Amino acid sequence: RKSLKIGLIPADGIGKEVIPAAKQAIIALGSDIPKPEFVDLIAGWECFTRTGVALPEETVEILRNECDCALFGSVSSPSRKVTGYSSPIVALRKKLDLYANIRPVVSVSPDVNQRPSIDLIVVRENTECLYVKEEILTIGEHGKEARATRLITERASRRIGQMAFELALARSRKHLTIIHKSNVLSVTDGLFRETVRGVPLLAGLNGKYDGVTIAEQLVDSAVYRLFREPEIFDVMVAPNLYGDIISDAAAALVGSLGLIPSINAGDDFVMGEPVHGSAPDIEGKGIANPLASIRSAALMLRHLGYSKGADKLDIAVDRVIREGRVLTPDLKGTSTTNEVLEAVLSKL
Ligand code: NAD
Ligand code: K
Ligand code: MN
Repeated sequence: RKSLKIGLIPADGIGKEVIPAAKQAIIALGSDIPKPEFVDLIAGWECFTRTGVALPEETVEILRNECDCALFGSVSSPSRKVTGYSSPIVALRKKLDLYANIRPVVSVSPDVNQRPSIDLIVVRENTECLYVKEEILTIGEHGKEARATRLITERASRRIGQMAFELALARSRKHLTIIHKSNVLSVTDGLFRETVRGVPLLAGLNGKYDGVTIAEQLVDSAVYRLFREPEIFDVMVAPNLYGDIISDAAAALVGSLGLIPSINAGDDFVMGEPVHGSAPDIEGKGIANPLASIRSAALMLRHLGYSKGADKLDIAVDRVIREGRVLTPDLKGTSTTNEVLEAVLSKL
């Protein structure tokens, strides 16, 4: 590749503050990566209120046909039902078949909150579970009744399972924990658990994952153990909703959601995205932590094979956190988004 075409979708709230910071960090990599070209794209709640659509077809088409990868910020989805609105990030993951949400949670030592050392990856299924969003409201004998469909397929469970085994195999501990609740949901979570467990037995793998140890943990006790002994986890694979919740919980243990990156990965496309949302409580104040987005850019670059550029970003971010002088208020600092970005750039 001579150039790298990156779609930028800051969307709403602090997404508009942290994605520009990630862009500057990518530009600062210079010749460590192919020359980046950025395409500004729109989506989100504000886009919906302005244009009537939350995810314009043009945004999807440009990502599909012109971009090598993308960075997404955050959307402000209302908690109430709004006719015609549907979360664009959930839709994008499905439309681009970005079936794996990979979320590394690592504590940088000395940890800002003096917590135990954490080095894990949450591998979240990204296309189904309750996020198929088939909800219906009916009136029953005793009032309103709401129902939702929770879809778990063998295909999606197998491919997320295989992704998780691959990630586990590449790590030093090679330990995979399957998260489920099949003691209660024996059909849906039962299928997820059985299918992931069956991945090493798939035809053609020839013992490829023999070195990976497999454990499983019910989702509630997984959260309990995560808070008590986070060091037992290496790679955690989970259906969509559990993966969402567990990664926010793990974020708290390393200090802030503003540190946790992710990629939405499919077989043909990758989109970096900070795990956090649009943070309306701090929006517009210029104090959002940009590190999750810069790390998301690093993850995206690494996924594309540009590990030199990715390493540089990660090392710069780690140094800024470790030094502890220039941090945003979520990490008990007093610096702004721009000051933290400048600190990262000065280390590159
Ligand atoms: P949130 O992640 O936006 O915020 C949770 C808390 O973490 C807030 O106190 C916020 O200030 C803090 N925080 C998050 N990111 C931060 C950062 N980079 N720097 C400093 N502090 C940070 O979650 P929420 O408040 O539950 O949701 C707000 C909105 O975001 C909702 O509309 C929700 O639908 C949306 N959301 C979007 C995504 C997404 O875009 N994928 C994910 C989660 C939530
Ligand atoms: K986000
Ligand atoms: Mn979430």
